[in-house]
Amino acid sequence: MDLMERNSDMIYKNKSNLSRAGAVNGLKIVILVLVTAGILSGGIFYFQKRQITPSIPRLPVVHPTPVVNTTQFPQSGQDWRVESLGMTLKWIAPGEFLMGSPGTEAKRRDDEWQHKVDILEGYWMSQFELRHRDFQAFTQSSGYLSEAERQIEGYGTWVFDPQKKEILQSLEANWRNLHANGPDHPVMAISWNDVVAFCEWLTARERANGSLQDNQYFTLPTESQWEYACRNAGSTTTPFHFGESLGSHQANMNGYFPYGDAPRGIFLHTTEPVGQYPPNALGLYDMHGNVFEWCLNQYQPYDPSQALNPADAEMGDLRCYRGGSWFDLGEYCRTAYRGKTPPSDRSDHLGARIVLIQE
Ligand SMILES: [Ca+2]
Repeated sequence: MDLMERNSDMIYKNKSNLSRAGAVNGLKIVILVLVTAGILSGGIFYFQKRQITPSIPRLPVVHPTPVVNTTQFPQSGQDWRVESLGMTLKWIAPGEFLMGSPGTEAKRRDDEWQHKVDILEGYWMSQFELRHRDFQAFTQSSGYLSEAERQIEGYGTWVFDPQKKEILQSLEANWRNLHANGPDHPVMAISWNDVVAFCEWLTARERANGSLQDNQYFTLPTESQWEYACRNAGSTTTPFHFGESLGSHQANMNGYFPYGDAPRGIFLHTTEPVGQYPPNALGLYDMHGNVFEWCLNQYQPYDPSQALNPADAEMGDLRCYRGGSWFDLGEYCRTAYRGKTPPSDRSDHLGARIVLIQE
Protein backbone atom coordinates (compact mmCIF):
# COMPACT_ATOMS: atom_id res chain seq x y z
CA MET A 1 0.00 0.00 0.00
CA ASP A 2 1.19 3.51 -0.63
CA LEU A 3 1.04 4.28 3.10
CA MET A 4 4.29 2.38 3.45
CA GLU A 5 5.71 4.17 0.42
CA ARG A 6 4.99 7.49 2.09
CA ASN A 7 6.39 6.23 5.37
CA SER A 8 9.57 5.04 3.72
CA ASP A 9 9.86 8.28 1.80
CA MET A 10 9.64 10.32 4.98
CA ILE A 11 12.16 8.12 6.81
CA TYR A 12 14.58 8.37 3.90
CA LYS A 13 14.23 12.13 3.64
CA ASN A 14 14.47 12.60 7.38
CA LYS A 15 17.71 10.62 7.46
CA SER A 16 19.06 12.48 4.45
CA ASN A 17 18.08 15.71 6.06
CA LEU A 18 19.78 14.74 9.29
CA SER A 19 22.88 13.74 7.36
CA ARG A 20 22.98 17.04 5.54
CA ALA A 21 22.24 18.89 8.75
CA GLY A 22 25.04 16.97 10.48
CA ALA A 23 27.55 17.90 7.80
CA VAL A 24 26.61 21.53 7.99
CA ASN A 25 26.68 21.42 11.75
CA GLY A 26 30.14 19.83 11.75
CA LEU A 27 31.50 22.52 9.49
CA LYS A 28 30.02 25.16 11.73
CA ILE A 29 31.63 23.55 14.76
CA VAL A 30 35.10 23.50 13.17
CA ILE A 31 34.82 27.14 12.27
CA LEU A 32 33.40 28.13 15.57
CA VAL A 33 36.00 26.21 17.58
CA LEU A 34 38.63 28.29 15.87
CA VAL A 35 36.93 31.38 17.23
CA THR A 36 35.84 30.73 20.83
CA ALA A 37 34.09 28.02 22.85
CA GLY A 38 31.49 30.56 23.85
CA ILE A 39 30.56 31.29 20.26
CA LEU A 40 30.46 27.52 19.64
CA SER A 41 27.80 27.08 22.33
CA GLY A 42 25.83 29.97 20.99
CA GLY A 43 26.07 28.62 17.46
CA ILE A 44 24.76 25.18 18.41
CA PHE A 45 21.90 26.72 20.35
CA TYR A 46 21.03 28.91 17.39
CA PHE A 47 21.15 26.01 14.98
CA GLN A 48 18.97 23.79 17.20
CA LYS A 49 16.50 26.59 17.67
CA ARG A 50 16.21 27.01 13.92
CA GLN A 51 15.06 23.38 13.64
CA ILE A 52 11.87 24.00 15.59
CA THR A 53 11.07 27.61 14.80
CA PRO A 54 8.57 28.23 12.01
CA SER A 55 10.02 30.32 9.23
CA ILE A 56 6.96 32.50 8.83
CA PRO A 57 3.78 32.85 10.88
CA ARG A 58 0.61 31.06 9.97
CA LEU A 59 -1.86 32.69 7.68
CA PRO A 60 -4.79 34.28 9.53
CA VAL A 61 -8.02 32.29 9.62
CA VAL A 62 -11.49 33.66 9.10
CA HIS A 63 -13.85 31.38 10.98
CA PRO A 64 -17.16 30.63 9.30
CA THR A 65 -20.46 32.14 10.31
CA PRO A 66 -22.88 29.35 11.29
CA VAL A 67 -25.42 28.55 8.62
CA VAL A 68 -29.10 29.03 9.51
CA ASN A 69 -31.46 26.70 7.66
CA THR A 70 -34.42 28.48 6.11
CA THR A 71 -36.09 25.40 4.66
CA GLN A 72 -37.17 22.04 6.09
CA PHE A 73 -35.00 20.05 3.68
CA PRO A 74 -31.68 20.83 1.97
CA GLN A 75 -32.26 22.92 -1.14
CA SER A 76 -29.93 23.08 -4.16
CA GLY A 77 -27.89 26.25 -4.12
CA GLN A 78 -27.99 26.71 -0.35
CA ASP A 79 -25.61 25.58 2.36
CA TRP A 80 -27.09 23.18 4.89
CA ARG A 81 -26.58 22.68 8.60
CA VAL A 82 -27.12 19.28 10.19
CA GLU A 83 -28.54 20.65 13.43
CA SER A 84 -28.22 17.40 15.37
CA LEU A 85 -24.43 17.45 14.91
CA GLY A 86 -23.77 21.15 14.43
CA MET A 87 -22.26 20.26 11.05
CA THR A 88 -22.28 22.67 8.10
CA LEU A 89 -22.23 21.42 4.53
CA LYS A 90 -21.30 23.75 1.68
CA TRP A 91 -23.24 23.67 -1.57
CA ILE A 92 -21.01 22.70 -4.50
CA ALA A 93 -22.58 23.75 -7.80
CA PRO A 94 -22.19 21.51 -10.87
CA GLY A 95 -19.61 22.28 -13.54
CA GLU A 96 -16.64 20.88 -15.41
CA PHE A 97 -13.00 20.78 -14.45
CA LEU A 98 -9.59 19.38 -15.26
CA MET A 99 -8.96 16.42 -12.96
CA GLY A 100 -5.40 15.25 -12.35
CA SER A 101 -2.12 17.11 -12.70
CA PRO A 102 -0.31 18.59 -15.70
CA GLY A 103 2.88 16.87 -16.84
CA THR A 104 4.88 19.82 -15.59
CA GLU A 105 3.78 19.43 -11.95
CA ALA A 106 6.74 18.48 -9.74
CA LYS A 107 6.53 15.14 -7.89
CA ARG A 108 3.43 14.08 -9.82
CA ARG A 109 2.62 10.38 -10.13
CA ASP A 110 1.87 8.45 -13.31
CA ASP A 111 -1.73 7.83 -12.22
CA GLU A 112 -2.63 11.54 -12.20
CA TRP A 113 -3.41 11.79 -15.91
CA GLN A 114 -5.08 15.15 -16.47
CA HIS A 115 -8.50 14.97 -18.12
CA LYS A 116 -11.77 16.85 -18.29
CA VAL A 117 -14.60 15.74 -16.02
CA ASP A 118 -18.18 16.98 -15.95
CA ILE A 119 -19.83 17.19 -12.55
CA LEU A 120 -23.43 16.91 -13.68
CA GLU A 121 -25.16 17.30 -10.33
CA GLY A 122 -24.45 19.63 -7.45
CA TYR A 123 -23.90 18.25 -3.95
CA TRP A 124 -23.08 19.38 -0.43
CA MET A 125 -19.71 18.76 1.22
CA SER A 126 -18.92 19.12 4.93
CA GLN A 127 -16.86 22.24 5.52
CA PHE A 128 -14.71 20.40 8.07
CA GLU A 129 -13.25 16.94 8.29
CA LEU A 130 -15.41 14.51 10.25
CA ARG A 131 -14.81 15.41 13.89
CA HIS A 132 -14.28 13.24 16.91
CA ARG A 133 -17.56 14.58 18.32
CA ASP A 134 -19.45 13.51 15.18
CA PHE A 135 -18.22 9.94 15.31
CA GLN A 136 -18.79 9.80 19.05
CA ALA A 137 -22.44 10.83 18.56
CA PHE A 138 -22.76 7.95 16.11
CA THR A 139 -21.26 5.32 18.41
CA GLN A 140 -23.16 6.52 21.46
CA SER A 141 -26.45 6.47 19.58
CA SER A 142 -25.96 3.15 17.81
CA GLY A 143 -23.51 1.17 19.94
CA TYR A 144 -21.30 0.78 16.87
CA LEU A 145 -17.76 -0.48 17.39
CA SER A 146 -15.17 0.56 14.82
CA GLU A 147 -13.25 -2.04 12.86
CA ALA A 148 -10.13 -1.22 14.85
CA GLU A 149 -12.00 -1.95 18.08
CA ARG A 150 -13.26 -5.21 16.63
CA GLN A 151 -9.79 -5.89 15.19
CA ILE A 152 -11.18 -6.65 11.76
CA GLU A 153 -8.38 -8.04 9.56
CA GLY A 154 -6.39 -8.48 12.75
CA TYR A 155 -3.38 -6.37 11.83
CA GLY A 156 -4.20 -3.37 13.95
CA THR A 157 -3.98 0.33 13.32
CA TRP A 158 -1.04 2.15 11.73
CA VAL A 159 0.34 4.64 14.24
CA PHE A 160 3.31 6.98 13.85
CA ASP A 161 6.03 6.48 16.47
CA PRO A 162 7.72 9.88 16.96
CA GLN A 163 10.76 8.25 18.59
CA LYS A 164 11.47 5.74 15.81
CA LYS A 165 10.10 8.11 13.17
CA GLU A 166 8.16 5.36 11.42
CA ILE A 167 4.67 3.92 11.29
CA LEU A 168 4.05 0.85 13.43
CA GLN A 169 1.03 -1.41 13.78
CA SER A 170 -0.89 -1.37 17.04
CA LEU A 171 -3.65 -3.75 18.08
CA GLU A 172 -4.71 -1.42 20.88
CA ALA A 173 -4.94 1.88 19.00
CA ASN A 174 -8.33 3.04 17.81
CA TRP A 175 -10.26 6.29 17.31
CA ARG A 176 -10.99 6.57 21.04
CA ASN A 177 -7.45 6.46 22.40
CA LEU A 178 -5.14 8.00 19.81
CA HIS A 179 -3.23 11.25 20.31
CA ALA A 180 -5.26 14.45 19.75
CA ASN A 181 -8.68 13.19 20.77
CA GLY A 182 -10.41 16.49 21.45
CA PRO A 183 -14.02 16.81 20.28
CA ASP A 184 -13.08 19.17 17.44
CA HIS A 185 -10.09 17.18 16.25
CA PRO A 186 -10.65 15.10 13.13
CA VAL A 187 -11.53 11.52 13.96
CA MET A 188 -8.69 9.16 12.98
CA ALA A 189 -8.23 5.40 12.71
CA ILE A 190 -11.63 4.89 11.13
CA SER A 191 -11.88 2.52 8.20
CA TRP A 192 -13.75 3.16 4.96
CA ASN A 193 -16.37 0.71 6.23
CA ASP A 194 -16.69 2.70 9.47
CA VAL A 195 -17.40 5.91 7.57
CA VAL A 196 -19.98 4.21 5.35
CA ALA A 197 -21.71 2.97 8.53
CA PHE A 198 -21.61 6.52 9.92
CA CYS A 199 -23.24 7.89 6.75
CA GLU A 200 -25.98 5.25 6.81
CA TRP A 201 -26.72 6.06 10.45
CA LEU A 202 -26.81 9.81 9.81
CA THR A 203 -29.05 9.41 6.76
CA ALA A 204 -31.54 7.27 8.70
CA ARG A 205 -31.54 9.63 11.66
CA GLU A 206 -32.00 12.80 9.63
CA ARG A 207 -34.85 11.21 7.69
CA ALA A 208 -36.43 10.16 10.98
CA ASN A 209 -35.98 13.75 12.21
CA GLY A 210 -37.91 14.98 9.20
CA SER A 211 -34.99 17.03 7.87
CA LEU A 212 -33.93 14.89 4.92
CA GLN A 213 -35.96 13.73 1.93
CA ASP A 214 -35.97 10.15 0.68
CA ASN A 215 -33.91 11.11 -2.38
CA GLN A 216 -31.20 12.73 -0.23
CA TYR A 217 -28.49 10.79 1.58
CA PHE A 218 -25.05 11.12 3.15
CA THR A 219 -22.08 9.29 1.74
CA LEU A 220 -18.39 9.69 0.95
CA PRO A 221 -17.29 11.90 -1.95
CA THR A 222 -16.03 10.24 -5.09
CA GLU A 223 -12.51 11.27 -6.04
CA SER A 224 -13.92 13.53 -8.74
CA GLN A 225 -16.28 15.23 -6.28
CA TRP A 226 -13.44 15.68 -3.80
CA GLU A 227 -11.00 17.08 -6.35
CA TYR A 228 -13.60 19.34 -8.02
CA ALA A 229 -14.42 20.85 -4.62
CA CYS A 230 -10.74 21.22 -3.69
CA ARG A 231 -10.08 23.01 -6.98
CA ASN A 232 -12.68 25.65 -6.09
CA ALA A 233 -15.29 24.09 -8.40
CA GLY A 234 -12.79 23.73 -11.19
CA SER A 235 -11.29 27.21 -11.15
CA THR A 236 -7.74 26.06 -10.33
CA THR A 237 -5.30 23.59 -11.88
CA THR A 238 -2.45 24.33 -9.46
CA PRO A 239 -1.00 21.72 -7.07
CA PHE A 240 -2.92 23.27 -4.16
CA HIS A 241 -5.96 25.49 -3.85
CA PHE A 242 -3.52 27.96 -2.31
CA GLY A 243 -1.49 27.97 -5.53
CA GLU A 244 1.87 26.52 -6.53
CA SER A 245 3.34 25.83 -3.09
CA LEU A 246 2.44 24.55 0.37
CA GLY A 247 4.10 24.97 3.76
CA SER A 248 3.12 24.45 7.37
CA HIS A 249 2.01 28.08 7.67
CA GLN A 250 -0.88 27.12 5.36
CA ALA A 251 -1.79 23.59 6.48
CA ASN A 252 -1.01 20.99 9.13
CA MET A 253 1.60 18.93 7.27
CA ASN A 254 5.22 17.91 7.72
CA GLY A 255 6.65 21.39 7.34
CA TYR A 256 10.22 20.09 7.21
CA PHE A 257 9.41 19.13 3.63
CA PRO A 258 7.33 21.90 2.05
CA TYR A 259 6.38 21.92 -1.62
CA GLY A 260 7.47 24.46 -4.23
CA ASP A 261 9.07 27.60 -2.90
CA ALA A 262 7.25 27.53 0.44
CA PRO A 263 9.59 28.04 3.40
CA ARG A 264 10.61 25.21 5.68
CA GLY A 265 8.35 25.17 8.74
CA ILE A 266 7.28 22.95 11.61
CA PHE A 267 6.14 19.35 12.04
CA LEU A 268 3.50 19.07 14.79
CA HIS A 269 3.46 15.24 14.81
CA THR A 270 -0.32 15.17 15.31
CA THR A 271 -3.65 16.64 14.23
CA GLU A 272 -5.08 19.99 15.16
CA PRO A 273 -8.73 20.90 15.70
CA VAL A 274 -10.48 21.38 12.37
CA GLY A 275 -10.63 24.82 10.79
CA GLN A 276 -7.36 26.30 12.07
CA TYR A 277 -6.02 27.20 8.60
CA PRO A 278 -7.52 29.27 5.80
CA PRO A 279 -10.26 27.54 3.76
CA ASN A 280 -10.47 27.40 0.00
CA ALA A 281 -12.75 29.71 -1.99
CA LEU A 282 -15.74 27.44 -1.35
CA GLY A 283 -15.29 27.59 2.42
CA LEU A 284 -13.82 24.10 2.81
CA TYR A 285 -11.18 23.82 5.53
CA ASP A 286 -8.18 21.47 5.78
CA MET A 287 -8.49 20.13 2.23
CA HIS A 288 -4.70 19.97 2.40
CA GLY A 289 -3.30 18.31 5.51
CA ASN A 290 -4.53 17.50 9.04
CA VAL A 291 -5.92 14.08 8.02
CA PHE A 292 -6.33 12.33 4.71
CA GLU A 293 -9.97 11.86 3.71
CA TRP A 294 -11.54 8.64 2.48
CA CYS A 295 -13.25 8.71 -0.90
CA LEU A 296 -16.08 6.48 -2.03
CA ASN A 297 -14.65 4.89 -5.12
CA GLN A 298 -12.25 2.07 -5.67
CA TYR A 299 -8.79 2.80 -6.96
CA GLN A 300 -8.37 2.30 -10.68
CA PRO A 301 -6.48 4.08 -13.46
CA TYR A 302 -8.32 7.06 -14.93
CA ASP A 303 -10.27 5.96 -17.98
CA PRO A 304 -11.32 8.40 -20.74
CA SER A 305 -14.58 6.50 -21.16
CA GLN A 306 -15.50 7.26 -17.55
CA ALA A 307 -14.67 10.95 -17.62
CA LEU A 308 -18.31 11.98 -17.33
CA ASN A 309 -18.94 12.54 -13.63
CA PRO A 310 -17.46 9.15 -12.72
CA ALA A 311 -19.25 7.58 -9.79
CA ASP A 312 -16.89 4.62 -9.91
CA ALA A 313 -19.52 2.52 -8.18
CA GLU A 314 -17.86 -0.76 -9.03
CA MET A 315 -16.00 -1.84 -5.94
CA GLY A 316 -12.54 -3.38 -5.94
CA ASP A 317 -9.80 -4.15 -3.46
CA LEU A 318 -8.60 -0.62 -2.75
CA ARG A 319 -10.39 2.59 -1.84
CA CYS A 320 -8.97 6.05 -2.49
CA TYR A 321 -8.19 8.85 -0.10
CA ARG A 322 -7.15 12.44 -0.73
CA GLY A 323 -5.62 15.61 0.61
CA GLY A 324 -2.52 14.84 2.70
CA SER A 325 -2.15 14.82 6.47
CA TRP A 326 -0.18 16.11 9.45
CA PHE A 327 2.30 13.31 8.77
CA ASP A 328 2.91 13.97 5.10
CA LEU A 329 5.48 15.74 2.99
CA GLY A 330 4.14 18.52 0.80
CA GLU A 331 4.15 16.40 -2.34
CA TYR A 332 1.60 14.00 -0.82
CA CYS A 333 -0.71 16.89 0.10
CA ARG A 334 -1.15 17.88 -3.55
CA THR A 335 -4.73 18.08 -4.85
CA ALA A 336 -4.10 15.47 -7.54
CA TYR A 337 -2.31 12.90 -5.34
CA ARG A 338 -4.28 9.64 -5.13
CA GLY A 339 -3.92 7.59 -1.95
CA LYS A 340 -5.20 4.03 -1.97
CA THR A 341 -5.58 1.28 0.62
CA PRO A 342 -8.02 -1.54 1.57
CA PRO A 343 -11.40 -0.48 3.00
CA SER A 344 -10.72 -2.06 6.41
CA ASP A 345 -7.43 -0.19 6.79
CA ARG A 346 -7.03 2.49 9.44
CA SER A 347 -4.26 4.79 10.51
CA ASP A 348 -3.66 7.79 12.71
CA HIS A 349 -3.54 10.13 9.74
CA LEU A 350 -6.58 8.93 7.81
CA GLY A 351 -10.03 10.39 8.50
CA ALA A 352 -12.99 11.49 6.41
CA ARG A 353 -15.18 14.22 5.00
CA ILE A 354 -18.74 13.51 3.97
CA VAL A 355 -21.09 14.70 1.25
CA LEU A 356 -24.85 14.98 0.93
CA ILE A 357 -26.23 13.76 -2.37
CA GLN A 358 -29.61 14.43 -3.96
CA GLU A 359 -30.82 12.05 -6.64
CA1 LIG B 1 -7.68 17.01 5.35
